[in-house]
Amino acid sequence: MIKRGLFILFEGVDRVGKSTQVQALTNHISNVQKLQTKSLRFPDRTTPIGQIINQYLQNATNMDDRALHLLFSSNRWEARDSILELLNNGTNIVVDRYSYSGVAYSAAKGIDFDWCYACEKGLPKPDLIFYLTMSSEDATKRGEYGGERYEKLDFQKKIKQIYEEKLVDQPNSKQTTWKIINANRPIDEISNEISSIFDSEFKNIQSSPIGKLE
Ligand code: 2DT
Ligand code: MG
Repeated sequence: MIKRGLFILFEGVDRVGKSTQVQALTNHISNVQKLQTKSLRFPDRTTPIGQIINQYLQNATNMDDRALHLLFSSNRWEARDSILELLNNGTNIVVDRYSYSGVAYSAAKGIDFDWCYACEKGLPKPDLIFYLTMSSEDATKRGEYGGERYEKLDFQKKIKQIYEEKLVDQPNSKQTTWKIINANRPIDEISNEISSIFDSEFKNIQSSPIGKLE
C-alpha cells in the first residue's frame, strides 16, 4: 500500500526566508529521503483568481478588504482536490503560506479574527508547520522590500503580532504541530534543523489520516 504524503507548511511574515527553506526541504525530501515531493505556494498567482490577487498585490487595482480575503481563501479551496490527490498518491507537499497567512494579514488590517478563520474551515490540514521568525527590523534589513502592497515595517509588525499572539501554538490553530524556527541564522543551520525535524517525525505522521482545519 502507498503511504500517504505529508503536508508541510512554512509560515511567517515577509523576508524571513520561507521560499529558500521550502526549496531546501523539498530537495532534502526528494534527494536524501528519496520520497516524491512537490512544492506549492499561496497565493497561486497562475489561476484566474490568483491573477486578480496578483493585480491587487502589485498595486494595480484596489479591492474591499473582505472581498480580497475571500479570494485568497477561494484560491486555496480551488486547490483542495489537487492537494488531496497528491497526498493520497504518496506525494509530500511543501507549501509556502496557507490559511494562517490569510488570517494574519487580514486580521492585521482590523478584520475580525473569527470571521477571517471561518472560511478556512474544512480545508486540508497541514501536518507540520514551520513558523520562521526574527525581529521585524532584522527582516527589513535583509534587503529592500520589493514594493508589494504589504511590505511596510509597521504593517509587518502587526502581522507578526497576530501570528505570535493568536495563531502559533494557540488552541484555535487546532492540534497542528507548530515548530518555531529562529530565522536569523545562516541558511544551512536553519535548513539542517528543519530537515532533522522532518526526518524524526515523518514516519509517525504518515500513519495518521489527513486532517481538516476546524
Ligand atoms: P508572497 O510574498 O509569499 O508571494 O505573498 N497573503 C497571502 C494574504 O494576505 N493572504 C493569504 O491568504 C496569503 C496566502 C502575504 C504575497 C502576499 O500575500 C499575503 C504576502
Ligand atoms: Mg512577499
